[in-house]
Parts: sequence; C-alpha cells; structure tokens
Amino acid sequence: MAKHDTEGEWIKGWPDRKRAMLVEGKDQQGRTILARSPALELEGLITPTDLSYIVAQLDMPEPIHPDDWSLSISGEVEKPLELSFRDLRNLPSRTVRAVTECAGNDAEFFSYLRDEGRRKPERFDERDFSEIAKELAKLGQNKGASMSMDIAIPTSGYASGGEFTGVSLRDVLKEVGLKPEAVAIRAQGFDTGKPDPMLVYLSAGRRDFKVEEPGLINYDKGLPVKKALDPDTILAWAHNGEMLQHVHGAPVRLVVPGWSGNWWVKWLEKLEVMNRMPDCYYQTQYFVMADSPDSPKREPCTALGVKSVITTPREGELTRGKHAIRGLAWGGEGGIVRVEVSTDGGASWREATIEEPREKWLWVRFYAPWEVEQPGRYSIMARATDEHGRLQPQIPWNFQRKHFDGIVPVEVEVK
Ligand SMILES: Nc1nc2c(c(=O)[nH]1)N[C@H]1C(S)=C(S)[C@@H](COP(=O)(O)O)O[C@H]1N2
Ligand SMILES: [Mo]
Repeated sequence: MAKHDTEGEWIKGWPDRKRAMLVEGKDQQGRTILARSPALELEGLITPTDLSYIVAQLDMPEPIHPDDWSLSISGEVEKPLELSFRDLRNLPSRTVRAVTECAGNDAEFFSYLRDEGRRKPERFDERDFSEIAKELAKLGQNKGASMSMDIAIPTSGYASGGEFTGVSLRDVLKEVGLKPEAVAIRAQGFDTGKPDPMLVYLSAGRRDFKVEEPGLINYDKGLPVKKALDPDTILAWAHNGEMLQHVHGAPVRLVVPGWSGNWWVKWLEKLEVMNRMPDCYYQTQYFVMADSPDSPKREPCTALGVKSVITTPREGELTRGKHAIRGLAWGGEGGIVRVEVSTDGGASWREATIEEPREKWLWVRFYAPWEVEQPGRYSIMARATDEHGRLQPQIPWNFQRKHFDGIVPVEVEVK
C-alpha cells in the first residue's frame, strides 16, 4: 500500500484511513487567510467544505450577521434596490455544482515545463505554511533588491469542487431593470486592504517592472454583462448543503462557474451596473493575461482552460501488474467530453472512460486500466477535450503564470 493511503487515526471506534488535511496559513490575529486543499486526494466530486481551499487577497473582514447585511444594486438600472438577506431568499433559488479554481493554481508548473532542469513542483506537497511564510517575509524585507524569485513556494492545492445554492444574478438584475448602456456589473466585497505588489512579483517570478499601488481598497471585479446574465452565475448563500461559511464569503458571494476564483467575489455588499469596464485592481493590475509586464496587450483572466490532472498513480515506484490511471478533468467553458491517456510520454494516446455523472461546471473523474509487465521508466500523461472541441492545453505562457492547464507527465519506475 502506498504511504499516502495507510491507516490513520481511529475514528469513532473504527480504524480509518489517513485523513486528508487542509494546509492553512493564518494572519497575525490567527485568522485563516490562505489554505491549500487536498482535493486531488479525495473521493467523489464534491470537496468537503472544511477541505476546500481558501484565498483572501486583502484583510480578512469581520463577520457580519445576515440580519445586519444588505446588498445595494445601483448604477445603470431603472430602479435601484437595497435587498436584505430575507428579500434575497424570497426569490427563486438555483443550485450549481462547479469547480472553484484560483487563477494561480499550479503556476509553478508553467515554469517547470518551460525551464529544463527546474525542480518539479509537488502537487501533493503538505509543507507547513509557517515555513512558507518565513520565505515570504524574507522576500518582503528585501523589497527593492533585484533578486531571484526562484523560490519553491507551493502553488498547487487551490481548486475545489462545490455545490452552491443561491439566486441567479440574472433574476436580481431583472428586478432592477438593466439599462441598454449596461456593460459590466461591478461587484464589491466589504473586505478592505492594501494590495501588496509582492504578490504580483511572486506571481510573475520576476520584479523588474513597476506595479501600481492603489492604497486602501475594497475587493471588486467588473463582471461583463453577458456572463452576469448566464443563469448559472449566482449570488450564493449556501455551500455544500449548509449556509456559506465566513471564510468563503458569507453571507453572500458571487459564483461564476468556469471563470477563475478571483471572479467569485466574497462578502458581497454592492452591485453597481456600469456603462464601461471599471478599472478594478484585480482586473487591470493583477489577474491579467499578457506575455510580458510591458506588453500593451493585457486582457483580464476570464474562463479557465481545459485541464486534467492525474491523481493515481503518483510519481515514484510501481510494481508490475495491473494498475488504474485515474484523475480529474475540468474546463472553463463547459463539459469535458473526452480524456485520453498516454503511458509513453505522449507518443501514443488511448481513450479513458469518463465516469458518471458528468456535469458542465464540475470536474469529472476519468479512468483507464493499465497492465504493465516490462520493467522500466514510464511517463504517464492525460489530456482532456471539452464540448467545444478545445483540447488541453489552451492557455499559453503568460507573465503572471495564470490559468495553468498544461500536460504534466507523471514519471514512474516499474520494478
Ligand atoms: N471579497 C473578496 N472576494 C474574493 C477574494 C477576496 O480577497 N475578497 N479572493 C478571490 C480569489 S483570488 C479566489 S481564488 C476566491 C477563493 O474563494 P474561496 O476562498 O472560497 O475558495 O475568492 C475570490 N473572491
Ligand atoms: Mo485566486
């Protein structure tokens, strides 16, 4: 039995398997502001809430009681509104199952695939956050110095599968009446803070360029009207069958299936309908796609690419005989219709089975049996195709290394 699968604690009187854990990072007040999910080590399709990843870009806000909360909707509308939690819950609800993936998930693999000789990142790395915090602090003290950003901060573990319940944003926008000049909905959270340019430098892996420092801001994003009117774009108050937790944006967050996590604005307090794209920091400075910081062509990161990740076997030694190649696949523009696997480093491919159920915005599980008798080194790969015929990978190298969807070989040695 592989090490990761051995027996763990005794749970309620029965020996249990080793339990997967969230790896958390806390602020000075002890609040969790960052957490990596063990989603790739789990079974099924829905990541338990307590094992879902967490990202807060600004300061973690104080929780607010739903009775003291309201959402204002203003701007290019016929009838501005202020909705209480109760008003919102009096509207028809909708449940959406979707993958939330941070734009920076697996970013290190971009560098790995590009630079030969670079250390391979670990998808199942359980390194302590306090160690990482120390490395980050060291970088922070060296602000201004020209230094290598080549440090091994784990970038994997920022994706989870969840079930979200709320009301379609479209239904709320119907209540207020969009004016024809509406272009974007600026969604604002009640969390505030000063964005640290270090995050942009870290994300780029270099610091020889200037990053705007906007000072104290609220987290906000300007969602284009077309995506805002997709019925699966919802204002969610529930997650995995329970009321939304504070760290995930309670009382109400935006859920934007297919688009990277940064669009899923947490702790919502305001929707402002705009007649132009707003100049949000997390849309024009951070979470942008361009091939270099100086490139005049900068697009906000939107839909995720097409991605598959092998969860078994893991890198290392394997016995001869029967094995199963398994993993998860998902995409930013809808359902996965095909997954292929290779055991010869991509020289030949064969079709994997996509396991049921298959849902448009959620990941699917794939399976391919593999019988191997010949000892030696094997390079196992998977690649997915979505319902629009988009084949993995879709996302080119970009300087902030966002939306990684590349094909990462798993190297095994059959003994
Ligand atoms: N208000 C607010 N919303 C936010 C953020 C934030 O810092 N503030 N972080 C975003 C980012 S970058 C991600 S990846 C997701 C993470 O959602 P989760 O913590 O529920 O997994 O929330 C997004 N929504
Ligand atoms: Mo993110």
